[in-house]
Amino acid sequence: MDHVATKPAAGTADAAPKSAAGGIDHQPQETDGFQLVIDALKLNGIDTIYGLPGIPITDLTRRAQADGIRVLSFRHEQNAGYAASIAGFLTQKPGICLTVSAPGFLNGLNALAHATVNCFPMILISGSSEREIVDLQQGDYEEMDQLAIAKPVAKAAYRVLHADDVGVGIARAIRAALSGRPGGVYLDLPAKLFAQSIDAETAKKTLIKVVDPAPAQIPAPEAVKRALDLLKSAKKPLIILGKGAAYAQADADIKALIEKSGVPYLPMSMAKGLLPDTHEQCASAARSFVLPGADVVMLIGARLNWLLSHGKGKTWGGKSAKDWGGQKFVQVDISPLEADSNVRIDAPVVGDIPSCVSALLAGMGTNWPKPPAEWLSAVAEKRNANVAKMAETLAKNPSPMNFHSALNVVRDIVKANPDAILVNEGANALDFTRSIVDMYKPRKRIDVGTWGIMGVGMGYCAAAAVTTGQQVIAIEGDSAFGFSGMEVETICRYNLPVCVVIMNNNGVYKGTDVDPTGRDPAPTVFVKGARYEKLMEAFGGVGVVAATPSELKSAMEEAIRSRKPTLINAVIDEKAGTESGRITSLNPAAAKKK
Ligand SMILES: Cc1ncc(C[n+]2csc(CCOP(=O)(O)OP(=O)(O)O)c2C)c(N)n1
Ligand SMILES: [Mg+2]
Repeated sequence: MDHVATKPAAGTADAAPKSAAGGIDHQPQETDGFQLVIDALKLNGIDTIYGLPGIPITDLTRRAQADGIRVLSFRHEQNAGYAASIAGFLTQKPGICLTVSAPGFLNGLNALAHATVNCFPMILISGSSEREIVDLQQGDYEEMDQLAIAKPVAKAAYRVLHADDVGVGIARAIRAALSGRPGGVYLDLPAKLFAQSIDAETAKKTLIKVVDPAPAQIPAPEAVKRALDLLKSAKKPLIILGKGAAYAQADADIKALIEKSGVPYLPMSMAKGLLPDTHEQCASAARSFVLPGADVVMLIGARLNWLLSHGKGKTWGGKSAKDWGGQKFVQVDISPLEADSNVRIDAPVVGDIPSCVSALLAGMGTNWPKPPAEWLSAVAEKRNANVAKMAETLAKNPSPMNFHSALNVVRDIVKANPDAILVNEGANALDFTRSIVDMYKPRKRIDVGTWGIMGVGMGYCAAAAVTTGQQVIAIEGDSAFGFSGMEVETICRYNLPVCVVIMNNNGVYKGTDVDPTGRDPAPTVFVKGARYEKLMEAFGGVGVVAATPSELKSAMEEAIRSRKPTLINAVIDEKAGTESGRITSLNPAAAKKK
């Protein structure tokens, strides 16, 4: 059988000894923990590992590569972890991050938490030190009880002590990562496991090819009917698509549902492009009109967390921060625990999104009534007015360049290259990109996610390029870029088609703050006029400074044409940003301004 590679039993030479008769002796073949981990991953279709070598997993990376798994080696585990997490989102296969014990493990932990919070399937596999010594706290090399530390931030966490349990350990990790609401899983592999020798035939029988790792969860017909009755009764309906809807890969049915319903929809950030942002039902440009205005809202794979102001308060037309705006909600979600987390859900539809959307579509029949014309025309009017206002702003060409004039270029480039994947992080660099740059296809926009986390940039770029083969464009705040900047070496090393554009405004939010005492730079500012493009040049990529929209345009076009790793230092007016971008309201301001 091909899945379990074997090696000669200990003490035998590589070439099997010939018997006197000239035939091959049938000696028992041995395998080991290293090989079983690789075999179990391969058996389950895992073809890529994102990691960083060292004790005790160095040979695991080498042997995985030799066995045909693609091993992407990073400069910091956090970036390998973010890469694995987004690979999970893009492919519906668990992204694997491989780290060394204690410090490497801790570096990967942020990404594990990120995967869990964002519902991305990921497995953090970490080597760990000797159990007997760790548990007696005798001071082992990199001693740490990693399993206990991973548990609170993981959807599930397992440890494998014996080679004949590797198959079960990997199978459980895959099921936990993928089934139901996906998430981050921790798999602890102590050093001793890797070298354990075991009879290959026996070992082969312990491996498990996981059958149906993300089983369909069919919604109850009554729940579907309740939801459709509520939607039909609405005078001002709205649909909100979340990144769960993007993850689901039910693109054709989601589009059909939106179009058959005739209901205006809002895509959350990573759901942009499920339908083109230029779609006539897209209400993104009228967000602050449709949220308070809607009477029935159908959420598809979107949670009523802070990103949707918890479904209440002023954003939703409530009188004050905690007041209900009067909306009734339909919530389509795979987790039965999601409903009522923030406000009452009148019609929960629990199931996997493809099954729910197809059941909703079937239930709508052939003559589903369109929403009242007054609502549709009011939304259209608001949207068109805001789009026209934005077009005016984008057409300006101020000097120095600002976010709008730079992103006007990016907007055209993405329109001309709709298959490119857009990675985005920062504050202003994030918020302006999200609202200005239209997306045209599903899962083309990947960003800071639920936590608004900085540092996903270069890891996301690498994984997006590797898993899709498409051009990647990263729009990065200069602060955001700094969290993963060293990975431009990784991008150059693997020669990935990544074009990084740094919106360089000399700081966090903007570059104008000063230390009132005059001693140090202010906490929010960086070296002025920093030459980030030289970082890319240092590793053989292309570096460009772009101080005008036309320079930015030609540099991006050339990067896409050549598919060479490119870093464009887009010089932005340092006064251009606002504190915290669009979420200034969450920023507790000091009572007394200094
Ligand atoms: C891991 C992490 N650390 C810190 C923050 C706080 N934070 C939010 S945005 C941001 C950087 C904003 O600056 P930049 O990326 O340059 O974007 P700009 O607004 O200047 O365009 C920081 C540090 C965070 N979100 N995540
Ligand atoms: Mg900045």
